[in-house]
Amino acid sequence: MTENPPSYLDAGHTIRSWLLTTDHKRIAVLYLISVTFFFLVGGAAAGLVRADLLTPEGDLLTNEGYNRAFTLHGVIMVWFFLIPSIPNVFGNFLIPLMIGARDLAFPRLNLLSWYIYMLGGLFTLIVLLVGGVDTGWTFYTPLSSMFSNGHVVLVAAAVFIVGFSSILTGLNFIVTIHKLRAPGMGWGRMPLFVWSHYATSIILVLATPVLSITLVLIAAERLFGLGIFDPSLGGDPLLFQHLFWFYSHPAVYIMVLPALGVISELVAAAARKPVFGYSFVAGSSIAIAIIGFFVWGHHMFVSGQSMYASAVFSFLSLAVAVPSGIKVYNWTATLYKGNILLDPPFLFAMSFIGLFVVGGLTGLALAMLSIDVHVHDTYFVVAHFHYIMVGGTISAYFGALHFWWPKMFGRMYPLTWGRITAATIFFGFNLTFFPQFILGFLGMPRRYHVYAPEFQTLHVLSSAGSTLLGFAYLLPFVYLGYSLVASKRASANPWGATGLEWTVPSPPPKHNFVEIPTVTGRPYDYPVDKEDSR
Ligand code: HEM
Ligand SMILES: [Cu+2]
Repeated sequence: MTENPPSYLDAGHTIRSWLLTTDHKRIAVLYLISVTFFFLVGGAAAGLVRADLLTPEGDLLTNEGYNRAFTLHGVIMVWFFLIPSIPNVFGNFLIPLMIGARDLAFPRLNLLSWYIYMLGGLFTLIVLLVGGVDTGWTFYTPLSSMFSNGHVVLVAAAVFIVGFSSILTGLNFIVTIHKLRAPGMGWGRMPLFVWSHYATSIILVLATPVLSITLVLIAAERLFGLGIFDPSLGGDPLLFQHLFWFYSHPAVYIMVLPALGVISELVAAAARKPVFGYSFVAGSSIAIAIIGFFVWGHHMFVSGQSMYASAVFSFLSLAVAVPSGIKVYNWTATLYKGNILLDPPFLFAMSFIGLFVVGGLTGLALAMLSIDVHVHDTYFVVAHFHYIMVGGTISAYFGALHFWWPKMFGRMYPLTWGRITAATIFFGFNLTFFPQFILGFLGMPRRYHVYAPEFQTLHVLSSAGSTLLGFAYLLPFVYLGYSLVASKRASANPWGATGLEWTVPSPPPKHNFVEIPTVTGRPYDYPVDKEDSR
């Protein structure tokens, strides 16, 4: 027996002790299980879409069925995976540990937000069982308000509900970061992961209500025939797009800022150096959060808005690339002449950087009016946002999983398997999405499943890539699952990283710190001795 208190995993083994827990680490595990489930459901829908696109005639699904499959895929991936995944799993687990706190500011609110998330998820699964929705994840009017024969109101309710979960989590993080930092942890000493979650939380709290209002309006129009978006009743269909993107462009940063925070941690740990230009990297998160609110009009270049409006939105969209560029530049400078460890987390970080740069540069292309008019609503856009969201956010999610797994569960996993997985994901990803840039450039529209035969080769390549990618995403189930029962125990700091989370045992005890630590130095103050305890 050690003198350490029992770990959070050992503090109660009943189902009840999990379902009623207020421990941020257990709630993180509950989220880990739930977002994994939704990732699999959303992934299955993607598989269906890609299988249908193998042939130009679209023989697998009906037209309706195809619309429902890609809508389900989008709704689940965006609202039930990309938005909650990193903040609710890793933010929940790590923020208190990283700032030297015993829990989040409102532990019960934290549990409540998981229940709200699950309720929204349940609604979505009901929608799935009763037949689905055919509007796409953007619910554009007038299709969604007047013509759709899917369950728009039900799915709007699901997204409305899950929005409250986001708002509560955002509030909880903001108050925690303001109030519960350990003595000595000034704003300038906060890990960059925490900074990025602070910026994300601001967007969560300010933007999500706009989405909620929009969803209520759409339900009101469909149920009661109120003229909000329907022109024949005096409404304006473009109003919907403004409201939707006023939330949803900031929301793309909800999906990607936490990932940027993860990468800063992984890069510093891999290079064993302080992050180059710490305050710029921290500040760029805030800059992205602010500018991100002013660019929604780049989704509406072809909607008929005035040329002047488009020009301003184009300019502002280019501006938002500056803080993103700062981060990539500073990571590169951090790695420069670093003594780099080729461990799985770093391989995921490298693929993140590569794919995020491609996604960002094609974003710049889309932000230019003339290019966007040509490729709007084509596969070019599909490729762009998948490079950011799948290549970026999901790579970072897997990087985080491979980096903090030993901390969360106290076990190492076979590193070679992790390396193979990272490499296969990178290859499979590019094979899936790179052909889509070409498809889009050649004029293949998005959301069609019957297409001109000359596009088939590229679609087949893409479907082949997605099969490999899907397989690679499943690999961690095998070796991470295996590690839980059969691997070596992890030491407190298996990667030799800096940060308060590595000073507590793996897995951490229920209340994190026996004594609240006092912080005396700047973050990332390497080198730390690398204990080789894998
Ligand atoms: C950094 C994270 C980013 C994410 C997560 C992201 C995500 C997305 C998403 C989801 C869409 C598709 C919207 C739809 O369904 O039509 C999209 C489209 C677009 N993105 Fe990005 N994006 C990012 C960065 C950028 C950047 C840096 C720019 C420009 C500087 C940009 C410019 C655009 C434009 C102009 C479109 C609209 C294309 C169209 O529909 O014609 N994006 N992005
Ligand atoms: Cu946008």
